[in-house]
Amino acid sequence: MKLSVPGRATAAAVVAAATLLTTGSIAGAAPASAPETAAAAPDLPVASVKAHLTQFQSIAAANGGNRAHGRAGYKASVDYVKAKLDAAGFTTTVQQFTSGGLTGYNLIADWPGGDTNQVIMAGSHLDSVASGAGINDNGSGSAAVLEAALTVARTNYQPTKHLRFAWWGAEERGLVGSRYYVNNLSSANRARISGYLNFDMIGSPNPGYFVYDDDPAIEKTFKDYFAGIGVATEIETEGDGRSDHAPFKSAGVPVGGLFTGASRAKTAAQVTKWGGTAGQAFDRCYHSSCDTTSNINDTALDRNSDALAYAVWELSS
Ligand code: DTR
Ligand code: ZN
Ligand code: ZN
Repeated sequence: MKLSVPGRATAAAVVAAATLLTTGSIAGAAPASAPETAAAAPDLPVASVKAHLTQFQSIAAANGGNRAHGRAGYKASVDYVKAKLDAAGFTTTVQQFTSGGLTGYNLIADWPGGDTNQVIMAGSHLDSVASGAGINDNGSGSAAVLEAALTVARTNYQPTKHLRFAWWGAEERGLVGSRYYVNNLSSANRARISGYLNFDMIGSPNPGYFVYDDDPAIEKTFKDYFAGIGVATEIETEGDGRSDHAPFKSAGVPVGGLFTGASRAKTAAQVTKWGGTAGQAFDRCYHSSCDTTSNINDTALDRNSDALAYAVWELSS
């Protein structure tokens, strides 16, 4: 459920113009002359996002209890996501790589249309650790990115910029899949990526609301969304180099993303902003077998899924 964000399209146009004037480095935001009414992102029903989590849980249960790199559960996860995207009209590509002697897979989905010289990407890692199903880490990001992509298709959104979605393999082995993807881009294709948005752990049970402190325009887009629904955010400080935005950042691509916290404990000051439990980890089941569909805070997943959609629509319009 999303509170209204009054005047946000006008605010976004003003923000885009201000950012262009001040930083000159807008990642995919509409040019200053953009129409007043940038396309408004639809709400992503959290039930639809959670339905994908249920599928990921079932996949893990049917494949040795996990969705880890090199295991059957990971490839079954790729097959599930790919089938949904193919049916929705995306152009999908499965990129193979090897890590630890085992075959890994990235899944890339392009939405036909838009300026392919200005590509907005949203991505998440699809693999879990071997100890469990990896529902918050990172079924949450993968399900939200999938539901946003399916909503693009369902609404036949035709953005100015080209949209590309990605699900990475072997993140838990050291950002292997995303690094392989970036390293295998030609310099021309790398330059065409206006921004990469990363979503890794966005439904933590004792959630914080963290925004990556990287590209200013992307950061502001996320902050504007949360301000519009009256939710305080903090800058993500533990994330540098710790998820799939890192290879893009190293290659000079503007990046941003959202995070609800892992094994660090929530402070009393943060509880005053967000509720929850002080002195307890944001996610007590981080990298554990208890990272199941019970390890999700629905409100956090809902808010971050809608923030993801808002940013994709705003930065590609
Ligand atoms: N490396 C991620 C979890 C993680 C830890 N800190 C951050 C900061 C920002 C994004 C993700 C993370 C993993 O275990 O998949
Ligand atoms: Zn992890
Ligand atoms: Zn993760």
